[in-house]
Amino acid sequence: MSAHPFDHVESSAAAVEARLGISRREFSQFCAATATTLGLAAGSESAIAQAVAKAQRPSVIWLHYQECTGCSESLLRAEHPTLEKLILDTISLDYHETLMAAAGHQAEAARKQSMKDNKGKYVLVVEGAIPTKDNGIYCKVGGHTAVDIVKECAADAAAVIAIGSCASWGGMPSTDPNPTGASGVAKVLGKPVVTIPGCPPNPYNFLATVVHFLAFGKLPEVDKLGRPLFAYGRIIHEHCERRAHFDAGRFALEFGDEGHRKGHCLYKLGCKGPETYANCSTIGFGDVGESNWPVACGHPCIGCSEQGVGFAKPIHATAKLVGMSPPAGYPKVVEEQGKTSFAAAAALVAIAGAAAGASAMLTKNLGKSTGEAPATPNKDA
Ligand code: FSX
Ligand code: SF4
Ligand code: F3S
Repeated sequence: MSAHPFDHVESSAAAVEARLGISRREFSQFCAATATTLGLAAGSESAIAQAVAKAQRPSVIWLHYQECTGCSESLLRAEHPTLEKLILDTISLDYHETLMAAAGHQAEAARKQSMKDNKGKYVLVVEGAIPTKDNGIYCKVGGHTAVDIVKECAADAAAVIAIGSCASWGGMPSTDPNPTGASGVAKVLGKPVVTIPGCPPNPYNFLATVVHFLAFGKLPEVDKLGRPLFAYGRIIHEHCERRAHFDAGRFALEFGDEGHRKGHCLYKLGCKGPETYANCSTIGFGDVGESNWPVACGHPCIGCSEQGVGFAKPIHATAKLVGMSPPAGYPKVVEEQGKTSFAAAAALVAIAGAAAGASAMLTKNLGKSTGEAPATPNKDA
C-alpha cells in the first residue's frame, strides 16, 4: 500500500488535531482545498500540511484604518468553525485593534514589542484605506498618523499584505471626491505590496496567501496590481453560473421581472462580472460552498474588488466587456430590449384612446431599454 502523503507529518497532524479540535481527515481536507485554491500541483498539500502543522506561527501585525472592519468580520464570521480556528492558529495575531484585549498604551507597547521580537520576520496586514490629505491628520492612533504607523511597521516586515479594497487602492473611502485623500498601502509606501481586494475579500484568498508564505517562504505570484493570480487571474464572467444566459441573450431587465426570477444574466442590471477579476463565482462566500456570492443571490456584481469599477462606476451602468466579445451569431448584449417605438405607441394611443396611460407606459418602457453610456475602460486591469 502506498504511503499516505500525510504519514510523515503524522505526529504534527496529531498535534494540530489536539490544538484545533479537528480530525486528521478535516485537516487533510483543508490542506488539499488550500492547495487547490492556490492552483498548486498534486502533492503540494503535503508541504502545506507540514507548514500549518508547525507550532511556529508567523507573527502578524494587523492595522486598521478607514474601513468598516468587514475584512476581519468575514475572516472570523465564517460558518465553518475550523476556518476561524485555522486562521487564528496558523498565524500569531500579535496586534489587531478589534480583537486584542489590550487597549491604549498597553496595545501600542504590544505592537512595538512584537515588532522588536520578530524583526524582519513578521507579516504586516493592513485593513482600510490610509488618509493622506493634510498630512494624514484624518486618522490617528496613539497620537500618530496612519501614514507614519504604516511606514514604521512596514520597515521591518517580512511581507506586507493589503487586505480589502480600501487597503488595496482606497476602496469605498476614496470614492470621488475623496475628501481625506484615502489611498492604498502601496501608494503610501511607494512600493508594491500583495493586495487581496474585495469589500470584503474572500477569507480563503487571504488564508491561502498566508499559507503559501508559510509553506514556501514567499508570497504567491501576483499581477501588476499585486493581486495573487490564483485568486484574481480571471474575470468573474468566465466562470459565472449565469454565463449561458448571457451567451444566449437572456437577461433580467429589472429586479423581480421574469428574467430575474428565472435566474437569467444580470448584465443589463449593471453586473460588473465582465470587467472584474476575482474568484467569487468559483469559491463562494460564507463557507457554505458554491452559489453563495452576489450574482447567485440575484444581485449584480458591483465590481467591489476591481479598482476603477467598484465605488467608481454607477452600480447599474453596464460593464465593459474585458477581453471578450460575443460571437456575431449571438444576440447583441446591448440591443434595446423592451423598447416601444413612438409609432407603435401612437397607434396604441389611437386604438385604446388612453392617452395618459399609454404615454406613461412609453416612458416606463423607454426607461427600461438600455440606453446607458458605455462604461469607462478600466485602465488598471
Ligand atoms: Fe470594510 Fe475592510 Fe470593505 Fe474596506 O473590507 S468590507 S470597507 S474593503 O477595508 O472592512
Ligand atoms: Fe454572470 Fe454577470 Fe457575466 Fe451575466 S454579466 S454572466 S450575471 S458575471
Ligand atoms: Fe464583489 Fe463582485 Fe465578488 S461585488 S464580492 S467582486 S461578485
